[in-house]
Amino acid sequence: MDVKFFAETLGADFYTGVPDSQLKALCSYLMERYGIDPAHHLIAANEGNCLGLAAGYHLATGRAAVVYMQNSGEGNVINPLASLLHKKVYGIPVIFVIGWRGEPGVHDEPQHIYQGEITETLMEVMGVSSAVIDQETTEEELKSTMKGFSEVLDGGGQVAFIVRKNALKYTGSVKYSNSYQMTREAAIELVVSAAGEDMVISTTGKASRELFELRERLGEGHGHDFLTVGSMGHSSSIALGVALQKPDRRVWCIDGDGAALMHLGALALVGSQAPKNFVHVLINNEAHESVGGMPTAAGSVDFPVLAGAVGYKNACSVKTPKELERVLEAVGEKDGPTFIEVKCAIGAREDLGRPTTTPEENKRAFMDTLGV
Ligand SMILES: Cc1ncc(C[n+]2csc(CCOP(=O)(O)OP(=O)(O)O)c2C)c(N)n1
Repeated sequence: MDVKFFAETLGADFYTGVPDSQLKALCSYLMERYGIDPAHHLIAANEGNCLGLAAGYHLATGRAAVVYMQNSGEGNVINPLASLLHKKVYGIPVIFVIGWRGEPGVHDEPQHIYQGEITETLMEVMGVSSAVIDQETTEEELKSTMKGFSEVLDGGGQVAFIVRKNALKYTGSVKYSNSYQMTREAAIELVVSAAGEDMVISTTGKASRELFELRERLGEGHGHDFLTVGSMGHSSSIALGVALQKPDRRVWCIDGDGAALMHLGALALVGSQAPKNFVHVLINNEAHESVGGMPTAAGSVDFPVLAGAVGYKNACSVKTPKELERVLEAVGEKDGPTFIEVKCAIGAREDLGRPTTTPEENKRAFMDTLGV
């Protein structure tokens, strides 16, 4: 179905979401139509924030916003759904558009399997009326579903379109870029070389895929790496958990700007605990590159100042491989926590693969390295 028809049938004029590759057609349509525009379209730090924005929008206009997200964001919306929007609380209408990763019967990565299985059930449990959209859904069917949904929305309820792979089409294409040159992959390679025998926790998306392939290429095995394949925004907390228990081992977190912003409070706990053995490398391409390249709010964030303000002992920003190498050489000379922002270009290798070992195997190898 043409995404323009889909959007017109929803009839909303405010969208907020966290991008998803499976919703690329909708994301591209919104970026081309509105860009980032406080009146019509905002990309939020996490899906829970989207519901806050949608609630504020409703309070100010009486209308229902559209919240778009990958189904992995369902976890982030449970609390505001149950304790803010639900009819037993304020009864605030919202139209969800949810990309269905890990749909049963469709091959997908391990982190999507269980979430895919419970996607519809979760909506049902949360009292959200839902309908599945796929390649066969006709315009008439969509209109009729929306008619039924309108009654739910008028009564202060929430509705969801659960979108199967390739269900929405958009002929335009949006190219995302920034002014930086270094690739994320080149930055990760330098970090891994500096990390040596240290432990590395990498963030959700292509950063972990690049780290995995780099280790394969170097023939180093994967026992020093923990790949945060799902659970976006939590890699720094995982790294903190390891660093606090193993004070004699240096622990590196390779984070993304979208992920760091998703749970920014995690940085404050790192700062307050101030583990000397903690190095936080933020790959900042100011974008959700792994799911298409839509912008994050990172372009307006001064990360070194932020990190210093919450208690990191050292914080800097680099944008060339030379600068990064220099900073990495000095890591061992100072006590952490250290924060290194690396400004990177938006993009990745076309032929980037996916981990060929299972999460369970990776966990085991990581724990074996720690002697656990
Ligand atoms: C809670 C949640 N929402 C959305 C996603 C989908 N997702 C996977 S990677 C990614 C983008 C990550 O962006 P960033 O941390 O900036 O890293 P980059 O891809 O730019 O390297 C998104 C939105 C997810 N995995 N989990």
